Amino acid sequence: MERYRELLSQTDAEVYEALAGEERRQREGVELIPSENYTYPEVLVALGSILTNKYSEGYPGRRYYGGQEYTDVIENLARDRARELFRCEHANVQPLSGSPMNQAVYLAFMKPGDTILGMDLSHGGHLTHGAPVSHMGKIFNFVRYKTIPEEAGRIDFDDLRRVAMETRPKIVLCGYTSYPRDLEYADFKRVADEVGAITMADISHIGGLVAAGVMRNPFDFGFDIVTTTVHKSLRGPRAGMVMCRKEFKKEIDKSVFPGLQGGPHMNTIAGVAITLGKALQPDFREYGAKMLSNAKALAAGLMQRDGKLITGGTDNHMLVLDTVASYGIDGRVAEETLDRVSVTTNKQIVPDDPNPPLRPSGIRMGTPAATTRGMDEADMDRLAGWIHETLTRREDDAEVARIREEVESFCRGFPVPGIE
Ligand code: DSN
Repeated sequence: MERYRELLSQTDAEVYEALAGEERRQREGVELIPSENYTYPEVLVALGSILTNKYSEGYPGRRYYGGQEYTDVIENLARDRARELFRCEHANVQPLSGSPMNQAVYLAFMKPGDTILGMDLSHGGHLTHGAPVSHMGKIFNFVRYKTIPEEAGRIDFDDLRRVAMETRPKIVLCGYTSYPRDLEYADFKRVADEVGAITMADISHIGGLVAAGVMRNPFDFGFDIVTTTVHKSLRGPRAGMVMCRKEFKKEIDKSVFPGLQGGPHMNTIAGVAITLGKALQPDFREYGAKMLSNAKALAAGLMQRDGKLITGGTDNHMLVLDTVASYGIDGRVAEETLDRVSVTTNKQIVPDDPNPPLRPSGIRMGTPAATTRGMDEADMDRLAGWIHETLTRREDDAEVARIREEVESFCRGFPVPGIE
């Protein structure tokens, strides 16, 4: 690989310089965006491999092109490992990422105008859960349930049931992109059964935590369909998977290919197989448990220093800091200020946010990447201290420069997998 890096530096210095800069950024800063991680070096090898040369439309044993003896092995490994890890009857590992993965499910079971019940976007639901600006939001009728932030983010199941009875959704969808709690899958299932809806859980954020056995698995509560991305807490390549009970297999497979996509990215699917193989090892459970205890430590460190967290804490790998309530600044200012000390977060809307998405009231943070680097609870407390100091003393350039130096020197103690 090193030889090819040198080749790139000679043949395309512009791309090479940007790549080298990004490596520096990933090494010298603390990555707290909860949907990001550092993948395994073995996955980087698969992603950069000659598997990218191959077209493999179809599924193992039923392809539209020849030369599939090795790609079939790889895709079967990924599917088998997904089934074992998540205790499901079928897995489709071809979705290119999270959005097509969810779209494939909607398009498999619904017609334009049909109704889906999902989490309100400002309470933590994802863009693909029916944001009005998304194509899915225009094609289907998304109706909403909300959380009760003052009651530790509990979902209001009375209201959820009322909306379900009134609107008779075809799919009851749970899952989130910004919600620091676990879900009561049995309650979703009860309501879905009452209205005859399919149950779907999008566990993209917590896929690694479910795989590690430290958060609940929706299949244990009789869910029909579970989707997850592979690149977040699972630590894999950028990809999505749809897992389901066997009676949904045919519709799901047809919907992914040929319904929505053409040739699967076999280099990525090899990376998915490697990732799932790693997640089946006993030490992955420790990694999952550490993501959780690190998130609790970061949350406690921020709250001890007057940080106000949405829902008052966390039960998963992420937390949402209300920067308006805590520091009198919006999430964009907070994100940009923390960028100045090499701590990467993302601005985030909070429940029923009065502010617009590009200047929302909070920031979102999480622990998958920091945990991969080997940081622990004491490190999380130090980070909470730096975050608090930076946001409090943001006008003082000398202080900001000092904190940046401290953060970068701290980071040098934690190598990044895959970066020499
Ligand atoms: N962008 C991802 C996240 O940050 O949660 C979801 O698509």
